[in-house]
Amino acid sequence: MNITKVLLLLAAVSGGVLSCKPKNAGDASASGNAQKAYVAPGKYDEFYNFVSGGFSGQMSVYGLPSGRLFRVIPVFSVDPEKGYGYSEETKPMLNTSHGFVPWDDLHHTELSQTNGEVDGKWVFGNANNTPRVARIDLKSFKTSEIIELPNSAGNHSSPFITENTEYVVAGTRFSVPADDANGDVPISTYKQNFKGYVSFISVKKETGDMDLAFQIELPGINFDLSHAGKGKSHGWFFFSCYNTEQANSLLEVNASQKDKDFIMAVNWKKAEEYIKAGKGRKVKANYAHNKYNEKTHTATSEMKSEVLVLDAKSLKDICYFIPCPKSPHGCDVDPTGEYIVGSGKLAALIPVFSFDKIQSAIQSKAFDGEYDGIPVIKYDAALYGEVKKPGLGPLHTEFDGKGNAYTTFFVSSEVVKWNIKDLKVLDRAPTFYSVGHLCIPGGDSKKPNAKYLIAYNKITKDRYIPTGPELTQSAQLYDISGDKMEMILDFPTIGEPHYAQAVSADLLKEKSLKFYKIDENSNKYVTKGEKESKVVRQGNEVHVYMTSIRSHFSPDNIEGIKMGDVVYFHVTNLEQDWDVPHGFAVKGAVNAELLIMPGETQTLKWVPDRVGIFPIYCTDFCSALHQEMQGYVRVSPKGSSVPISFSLGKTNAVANK
Ligand code: K7E
Ligand code: CUA
Repeated sequence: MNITKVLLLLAAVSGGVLSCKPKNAGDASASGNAQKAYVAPGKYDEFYNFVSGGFSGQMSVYGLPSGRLFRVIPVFSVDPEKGYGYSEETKPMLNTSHGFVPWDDLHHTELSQTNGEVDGKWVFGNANNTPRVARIDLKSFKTSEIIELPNSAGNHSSPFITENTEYVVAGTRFSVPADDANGDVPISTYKQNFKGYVSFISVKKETGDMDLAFQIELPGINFDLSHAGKGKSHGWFFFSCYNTEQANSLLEVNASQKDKDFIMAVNWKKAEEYIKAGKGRKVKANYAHNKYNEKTHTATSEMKSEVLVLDAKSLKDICYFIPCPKSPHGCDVDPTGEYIVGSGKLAALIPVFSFDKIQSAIQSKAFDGEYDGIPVIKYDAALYGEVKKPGLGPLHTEFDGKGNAYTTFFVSSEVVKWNIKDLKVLDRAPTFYSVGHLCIPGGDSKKPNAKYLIAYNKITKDRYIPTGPELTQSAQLYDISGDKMEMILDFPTIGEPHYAQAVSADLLKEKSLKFYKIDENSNKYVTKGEKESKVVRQGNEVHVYMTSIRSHFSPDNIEGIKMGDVVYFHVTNLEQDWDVPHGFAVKGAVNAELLIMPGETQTLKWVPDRVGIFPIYCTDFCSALHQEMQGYVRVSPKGSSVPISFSLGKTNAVANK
């Protein structure tokens, strides 16, 4: 061994000891890479990450790169922690044509955009089970609006938006008979009676108010995912479709018969023209439209009864099918708007379609006939090219804005980076395990901010300490600033993380609301000062106009409530300072707590079930004397003569002096 070799060997050994460089990706996060995800105490994260909560029905907010969980925003499921869906003010948010629905399954999050860039105003989420779309305000981080979708079931290809948030688009995953048709038909008549609908929800520029602008009626197949065109393809929307076999049973076999299903291209500008020209058919349909008012701190639910429907079969130039291999799932459009990526769940290649070629194919009628009245563009006429042997089971693709695409592979558990122009694979990184969606901040917009990539995994197996039969779902963070992806962090998520989006913290953090102005509080039951607090009997209803401020409720002693009464505690938090919520709970209430933000009024309904004394208390640690923030309510028998009385500060000890 010559001296050079010895020196090299020594260098390698000592280098190994000193830097503890890992040999494989599995150990990567234990190395110096962890430093990249480390956000020191007191320091802020660079990005907000809005992650779908899957079957929890909620949306969670994480910081990146730390992976710290900041907040779970209740959207489609009740949340006892925040009183969402339990307070009288928030119950209408969960109203539907089926009545109050306490749960849903939220799959996709989509941030609003202006000119194809994330603008930080709102984030949308979809309810998959009882079809709805929600809009969350990014000042208050509260759900502001929920609109139900008629003629739909399994609202999965949703809520994807156009580049100026003109529309939020939602396609039905399960085709069903139309709401105004007789639905009492044999399931075996799927082909005749079941229809697919895609919905276009308009969004008002300033307020964000949503409205169901129109729906397009389509053949009864499954619409899985979608993305809007952008730039040159602005005005178009793309949906992946499966079950073009129109099977109604054992879909795992029967909907995998055909070699190719479709990507559907929708010319929504054309559809708008038809709507303006009065080509829409008014169809009877019941659906709820719920809004939360920030001044009254109260949600209202309105039932709508009609929707405008365009028929894609008779209006030949709004929808086109493009063959796409093997039951496509993800349908993603690159930042230029030219390339549309279809990901066949069972495919071993990724087809990339060209918007220009699709346009020429439509011009020259390069069709392969029709599918149920919709023109089918020839595969080769729309295809830009195929990524060969990228991995197994491609699902979703995001972009870095530098000409690269990143696709997740469920079966082969990896993220694969490839070049959009030459379709060559550039890098691959393992995920642990079975990755579904992925997210690059701005990764579906015109301007990705490609520093990080987050993979959202379905299964974690051996990544975390065990927690009984179910293990946490998880996310994995990769640094993608270099040529090679480097995994730098694992972090657990709530529910099943499907899609997620991220936005630069700078865009949101200064706008974040600190408290509600008490002067602007126009809740019907607001109490603007302690002096106005009172208890009012109206028949068997008792309304308690209560205030909370550090560290007492007013009133805190209430008597004269009787069995058979229905009690409403309208609690106004008088604080005018950041981060001073008060909680409110009463023993035995078959309800949750209230968590009342500064300046807000929230109402808890309570029907006493027995005679006695019932403590009330503040549930959120608010001051050194938080533990003293308590009181009593006396419940007397029905027919008792105890009059309504209430007080604050009249204690036994004081009275005895
Ligand atoms: Cu999880 Cu978007 Cu519902 Cu794919 S979907 S993984
Ligand atoms: Cu108020 Cu604790």
